[in-house]
Amino acid sequence: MTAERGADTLVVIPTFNEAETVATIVHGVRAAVPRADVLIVDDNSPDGTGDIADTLAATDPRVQVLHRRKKSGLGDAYLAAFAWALERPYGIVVEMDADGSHPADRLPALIAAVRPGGANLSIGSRWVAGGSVVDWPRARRWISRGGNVYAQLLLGVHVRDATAGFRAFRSDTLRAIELDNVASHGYCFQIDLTRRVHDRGLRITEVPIEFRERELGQSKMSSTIVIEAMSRVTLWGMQRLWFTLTRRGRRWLPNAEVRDAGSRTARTPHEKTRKNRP
Ligand SMILES: Nc1nc2c(ncn2[C@@H]2O[C@H](COP(=O)(O)OP(=O)(O)O)[C@@H](O)[C@H]2O)c(=O)[nH]1
Ligand SMILES: [Mg+2]
Repeated sequence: MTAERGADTLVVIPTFNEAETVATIVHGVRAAVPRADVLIVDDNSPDGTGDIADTLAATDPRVQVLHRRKKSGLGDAYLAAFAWALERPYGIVVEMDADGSHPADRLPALIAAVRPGGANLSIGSRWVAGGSVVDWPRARRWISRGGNVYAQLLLGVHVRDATAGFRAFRSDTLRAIELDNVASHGYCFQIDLTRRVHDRGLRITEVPIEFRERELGQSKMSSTIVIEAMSRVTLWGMQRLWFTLTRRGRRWLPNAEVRDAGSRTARTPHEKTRKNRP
């Protein structure tokens, strides 16, 4: 069934070489949220994930596939999926990995959190009370925790798991955050979107999840992805600091005060009266 026949929610699953897991994940999503549509975004995986996705779509009208010509990163895959979703009448768009790390049974809670009256973005969080990580090597834990603390400090975003890839957006939130100029390719894409939602004063909530390390297939995490995230967060942090300092700095400059005072004087009743004289 497509959106035209009533699905309000689209669960997007990006894949690159996930032949061993994609079917299980899609079945898990269909069981957990039977009224949601699923969009698999495959970057021409050499292991045949795209063909498996096509078979799933052929047998289940709620499953659809977006094939892209080559691997160009998680961020680009999601941007293509968001553009696809926003051309259709979905009210909620969910992000979910294809490797079994994100628990499908938390989808109802994640989606409920962005229903009308709720938040604009809900994040399935490992690092809030009730959240946890199972079977993650110590190094990955530190990268995730350290990256999140660094992002919180530099960006002023009070979100414990800003890098998480299990999240639900309201469609109007995706429209509000100007996706056209998102340039992040790897996992800092998630931080970028979190920061954009936060900076527009929109509401973000975190839903605790148990995150499990994948048992099959291979992680696409690389040092390039970590470096991209670190350098972009540093740049955004410096931009933020610059904006804050220049705004405050302008207020402290004596010339600025004179100019401000002058413009205030010009708005006195006397001035108005004078201006209004024939
Ligand atoms: N379409 C697409 N999916 C990707 C790409 N890179 C990663 N993914 C998918 O994004 C999800 C998260 O990637 P994963 O390798 O599990 O990263 P990790 O969980 O950080 O180790 C998985 O479903 C991957 O198949 C990409 O370049 N294109
Ligand atoms: Mg993973």
